[in-house]
Order: sequence, then structure tokens, then C-alpha cells
Amino acid sequence: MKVQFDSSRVELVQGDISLQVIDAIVNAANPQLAGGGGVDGAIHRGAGPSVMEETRARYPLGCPPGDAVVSGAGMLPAKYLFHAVGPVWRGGQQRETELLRSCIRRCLELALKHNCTGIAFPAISTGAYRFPVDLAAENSIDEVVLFLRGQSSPMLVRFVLFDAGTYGAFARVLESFVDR
Ligand code: AR6
Repeated sequence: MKVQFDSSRVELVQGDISLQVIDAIVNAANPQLAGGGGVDGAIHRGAGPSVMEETRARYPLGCPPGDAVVSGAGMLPAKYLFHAVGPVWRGGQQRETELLRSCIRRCLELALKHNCTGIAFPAISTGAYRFPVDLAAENSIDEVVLFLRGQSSPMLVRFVLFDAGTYGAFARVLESFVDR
């Protein structure tokens, strides 16, 4: 599914984010940048050890929730990895939504800074971090569209959703943006 927003485009695909051929791939990382399962596991497996070596050296203090840091992409077919730290869902009263939107915005800012014309996002926080998928879809897409409408250089933002349920949740939200 693809939707045009001014000169930019948001698209949804179902698949494995570590296989995307695009300027920047977003990792769903933890604050220690220590690696893990899910997206993080797939990305580090595909990228090889150079990425962990680089993030250890450059970001010894890790990265707080709501923020993102950049590294090379190792053996992956991308120029950059943006390691985004989403919130752990704790019921919704711990600024979870704000932190999810903020780590997404930081990735988009990093994309601009590094002259990326394409960026692939996973459904940050909806796996091990248990953020409700519908709420994540609404806020992730809204934050992206808000950003794209406020800037002039064209960008492709691709959400890569692993399973049909998550794809469906994101597709329902993106559809609702067509007439907004
Ligand atoms: N490609 C795309 N999406 C995927 C893939 C993949 N290869 N694998 C899983 N997903 P998660 P989080 C989906 O857990 O919730 C890690 O251990 C998954 O089905 O990867 O932000 C980190 O080290 C879900 O919809 O990220 C952190 O400790 C979504 O991607 C912690 O998990 C996000 O699931 C981060 O948790």
C-alpha cells in the first residue's frame, strides 16, 4: 500500500526489515544498545559484528527511550542504521505514546541530516515492549505524516510489518489518512 503526501510517500509492506534495500533501516533497539531478539536480532545477524563494535565505541552510555542514534549498516544493503529506542508499554500513563513518537521523529531527523531519501521502520515497541498495535500504528503514521508535511525534500517512508495482523492495523490507519 502506498500513499503520497505532497512530494513524499508512505508505503507499507509485509516482510523482514533486515532485507530492505533502502538508505536507512531503523532498528527497534533497547537503551543499552545491547542487541536482542525480534528486529534487533535480525538486524545484527544480517549486519555482522561491525555494527555492535561501532555502537559500543560511539555510544558507551546507550540511548534513552524516545531517542535514536546512527551507525553504519555493516553487511546490510543500506547506508545507515538508526537505532531507535521505543518505550516499554506500562499501561499508557508513563509517556509511552510521546516516547514512541519522539523516537520516530528522531529517526526522520537523522534521515534528513544524513541525506537519506528512503527510510524503513519496523512497528517499534509492538513486540517485546508490548505497545498496543492499533495505538502504535495511529501514532507512528501520524508522526511520520506530520513530519513529511512540514518539510520540502521528498522522502520515502516504508513501514515493514512482520505479520498480517500488524500490517492490517497499519493499513487501516494509513487508509484513514487519505482524506485527512
Ligand atoms: N522484520 C520486521 N519486523 C519484525 C521482525 C523483522 N525481522 N522481527 C520482529 N518484527 P520487537 P520492540 C516485528 O520485539 O517491541 C529486542 O529484544 C515484531 O513482530 O523487535 O520495540 C530489543 O533488543 C513486532 O511487530 O521490538 C529490545 O530489547 C515489531 O517488529 C526489544 O526487543 C517490534 O518487535 C524491543 O522491543
